[in-house]
Amino acid sequence: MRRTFGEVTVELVQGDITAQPDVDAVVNAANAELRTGGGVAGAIHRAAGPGLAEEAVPLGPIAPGEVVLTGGHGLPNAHVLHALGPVHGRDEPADELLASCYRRALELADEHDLTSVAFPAISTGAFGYPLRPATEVALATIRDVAPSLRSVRLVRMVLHGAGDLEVHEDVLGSLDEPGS
Ligand code: AR6
Repeated sequence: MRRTFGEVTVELVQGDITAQPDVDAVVNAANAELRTGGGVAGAIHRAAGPGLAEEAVPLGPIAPGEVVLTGGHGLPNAHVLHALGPVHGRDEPADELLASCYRRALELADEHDLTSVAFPAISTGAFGYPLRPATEVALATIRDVAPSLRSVRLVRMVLHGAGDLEVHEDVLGSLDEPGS
């Protein structure tokens, strides 16, 4: 499913964040230390190889809502945007911290003249953020940031499971136009 906000297309797919060779940057659902981990962080660090941690770890620790950019190393993408989502029930205000992950990742991509970015559903795995509210924050933030982007033209959400994709399709379909 796709929806366009101004000049920015938001696309929803089911798949693996490490298998998106046609985008400039993939977003990592990182830990504060920017090391490998489970879920997305494990998959990204495995696919990228040890050079990714060598570059990323000295940039940490980062705080919830923060994002840093590195090279893609062994990934098919030029860059990785490492975003630390809020831990549900601990990091507050959770919705603002989660929104900051999406906003800062898109701003950083734009500052580096990137045209396409793929996100996983940040915080919805090990960090325990309930899927539907997380999806609402993610997609509303992408919509709201879209008009200010000069370079980014494709934002892809890569959902691991069919159920996650369905929730994203439902939320994207019912999202109001920007500013309405
Ligand atoms: N591609 C796309 N989505 C995936 C993939 C994949 N390869 N693997 C898992 N998901 P998580 P978080 C989905 O736990 O909640 C790590 O250990 C998954 O089903 O990766 O932000 C780090 O080291 C879920 O919907 O990220 C941190 O400590 C979503 O991606 C911590 O987990 C996010 O799940 C971060 O937790």
